[in-house]
Amino acid sequence: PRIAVIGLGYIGLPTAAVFAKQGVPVHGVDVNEKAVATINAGQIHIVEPGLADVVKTAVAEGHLRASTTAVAADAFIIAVPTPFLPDRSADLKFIRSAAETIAPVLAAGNLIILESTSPVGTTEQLEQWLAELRPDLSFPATAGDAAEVQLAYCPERVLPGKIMQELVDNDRVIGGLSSRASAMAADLYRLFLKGDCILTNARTAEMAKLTENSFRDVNIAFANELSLICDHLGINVWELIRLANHHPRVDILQPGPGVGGHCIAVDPWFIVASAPEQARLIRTAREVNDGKPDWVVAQVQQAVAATGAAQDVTIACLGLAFKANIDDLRESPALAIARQLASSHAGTTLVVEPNIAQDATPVPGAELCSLNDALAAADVVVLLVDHEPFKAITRGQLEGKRWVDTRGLIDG
Ligand code: SAJ
Repeated sequence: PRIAVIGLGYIGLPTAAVFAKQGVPVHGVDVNEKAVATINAGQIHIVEPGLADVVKTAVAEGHLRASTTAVAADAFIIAVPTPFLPDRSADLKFIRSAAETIAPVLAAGNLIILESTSPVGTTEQLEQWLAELRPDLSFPATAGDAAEVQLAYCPERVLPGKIMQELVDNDRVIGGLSSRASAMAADLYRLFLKGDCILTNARTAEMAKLTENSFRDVNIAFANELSLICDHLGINVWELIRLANHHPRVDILQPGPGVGGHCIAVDPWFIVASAPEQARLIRTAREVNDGKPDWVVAQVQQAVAATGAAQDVTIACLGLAFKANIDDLRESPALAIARQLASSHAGTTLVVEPNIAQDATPVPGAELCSLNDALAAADVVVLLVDHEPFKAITRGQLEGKRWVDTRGLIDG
């Protein structure tokens, strides 16, 4: 089959690459002219281990090429962003423009797969847009299995940093708008997939993706709420969780400075927006996790006040990334905390982030420095990310200092 992938970002490009690696002719489409030129030159515009080699080979062998306009294909895979609007419902404008991009080249026999994280009902909405743009073709809503154009929703669930491996190994949930659409999509993914294809309908598949990330968000919120309760009651939360997890049916996650990344902090809102009356726990979990950075800032301000020094207190923030051992600062609670401290603190603020270049600080008003320099200079140490190098910090190195440990590196 000829495959067209619409949207060549963190999901679209790796997906295009794994198909092309199997010798399948893949045409990538993106609005970003620079990205298109980069890919056609056999290079990549995003950071993901293992991706560069596969793209280079696929382009050199002629299996992968890209353009800003769509060409005819047998299957279209849509992997465009779904950001959220100010009211926290999903903004489907990129899916709408993907529909407009492929509509002119659609033909009987085509399969369209939506991979973007989407609220329930989006695949049906996509079908409606396409049916309006191409009234000459039949779609599953009216023609079911006999429709000329079939549609399915197949969420990606890969972990950034392990995308090339998880794309091939993870099981795949496939939700067709007809059973024929599910079968066609499964046949397509089997071209590279080692994991299983699990067939369902589109609405369930849409909800499955949102549910997986909400499950994690709610569980992290439970741990974060425990950390607030334990602080209030004078109990060490890390010891408490360790003890509770000895129970055979208890498995509590770790508290932290809040929840970052561009999935877990976003997807639960799509559920809340579509079922606001029912999604009470999911909404509260989001609020608990989003409230954690402010709580940490208040803890640091208390620690600064407790030093008794009227001025010139030095704060060192350890870690800026949204989780351990990566360089990704997007939606990072650690970064938000460091920025808030740097803008409100009268004394010096130092930041340490071993995974980013040491020449520019992403925190205005703060100085980026090495771990050792920060530890030597600090009066108050704020541990924000459990990066590997921070695990070696000892209580001895913190002697005479105050600290706020959001990850249990010292207190845990
Ligand atoms: N976190 C905690 N405590 C924990 C675990 C995580 O505070 O015990 C925090 C992390 O520090 C981070 C945030 O949660 O700030 C999210 O990190 P993560 O490792 O849980 O997840 P992501 O955002 O890197 O990737 C998730 C994954 N989803 C699930 O594990 C259910 C991944 O499989 C999805 O593909 C990805 O979202 C996505 O794209 O949706």
